Amino acid sequence: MKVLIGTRNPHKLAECLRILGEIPGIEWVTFRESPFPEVPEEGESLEENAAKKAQELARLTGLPTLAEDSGLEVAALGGAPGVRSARFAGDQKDYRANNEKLLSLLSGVEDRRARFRTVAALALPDGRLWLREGGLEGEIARALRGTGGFGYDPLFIPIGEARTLAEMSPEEKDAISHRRRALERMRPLLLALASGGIPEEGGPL
Ligand code: ITT
Repeated sequence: MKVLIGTRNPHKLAECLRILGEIPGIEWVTFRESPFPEVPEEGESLEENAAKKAQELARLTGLPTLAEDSGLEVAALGGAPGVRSARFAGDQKDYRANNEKLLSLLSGVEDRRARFRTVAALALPDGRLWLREGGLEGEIARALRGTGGFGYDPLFIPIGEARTLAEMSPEEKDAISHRRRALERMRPLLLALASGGIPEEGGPL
């Protein structure tokens, strides 16, 4: 069965493909084989945006679609940038500008606590929907460090770590990431989908 991975972000796509790996009975389709338009992210929550991306792309392509919306929530900023993480410093989705804005807002701020959150959504062309989430707690570094990963990784130090996510290998990031946790919670549903026995929608996030 073909399942579309509904992201146009190449870094996210690479992480999703690495984390999901081979699932018996599923052939992953990406925007490279099946180009699709950007779905506007206008929702007020990661849940809303993930659901909208998955449902619109499933309807458009006729394929079961796995999409996700992720965000960085910083305690001292009341949970910002959150659902606006991609466009924190403007519509051009510029990682460096986003990181610089975050560093300047936190300049002189002692409370550096933050977390990444991913909400994964699986939608069928008939509109049925399943959501699962994963999080990673940590803190915001005082300067950019490392060249791995993407987005806010050079500023995010997971709890219990000295390094930022960008200083870790891809495998080290994958082992603990918010994306990993959300997709692992999605895996049983994907296995069930492939074997024709997916449960009714709903269930815990
Ligand atoms: P799609 O909507 O096509 O999936 P996007 O980049 O717009 O791609 P999001 O709306 O989920 O995806 O944007 C989330 C932003 O949060 C992303 O652009 C990064 O800046 C950041 N982000 C998400 N996951 C991250 C991660 O694992 N590490 C660092 N930053 C991340």
